[in-house]
Amino acid sequence: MVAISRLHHWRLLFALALVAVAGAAWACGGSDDGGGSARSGGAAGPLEVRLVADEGGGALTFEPKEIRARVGQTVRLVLDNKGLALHDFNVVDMPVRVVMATGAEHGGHETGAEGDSGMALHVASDPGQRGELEFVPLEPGTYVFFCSVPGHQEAGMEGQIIVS
Ligand SMILES: [Cu+2]
Repeated sequence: MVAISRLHHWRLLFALALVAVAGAAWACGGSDDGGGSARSGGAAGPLEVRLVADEGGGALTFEPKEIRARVGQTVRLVLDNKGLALHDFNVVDMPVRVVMATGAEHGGHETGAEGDSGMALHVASDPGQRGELEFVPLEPGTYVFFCSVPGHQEAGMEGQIIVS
């Protein structure tokens, strides 16, 4: 971590030096993080996760079973339902800021943020559809995600979000 943040510092200093030399060239896109030339690939960009829900061979699965994220990093989760039943993605207890959610509505609880479903995170997806959820983890820890349709978690629809 120390080495990485040092690297960031050097990149920042280098970028500032370039700006100073270039002068007027700064005019466009000054606020958007260098637009690819100095993209650090660290915690700055959103983490895209495609979570596939499936029912292959009678087993109920989420793939991947493990999602790794960092505190403060925006996670964009796409729940891709390849099955024939509705599935959803839930996390009960996780300090999180929900940015946005879209997806299926079902069983009286809305897709979306805390308060609606009693979950910290919740998004549902109809068969063949996708639901999307964007959130920012606020504290490190290991959190269980699962499908709340009765019997599904027990049949294998669960996994972990590991926040560091
Ligand atoms: Cu399910």
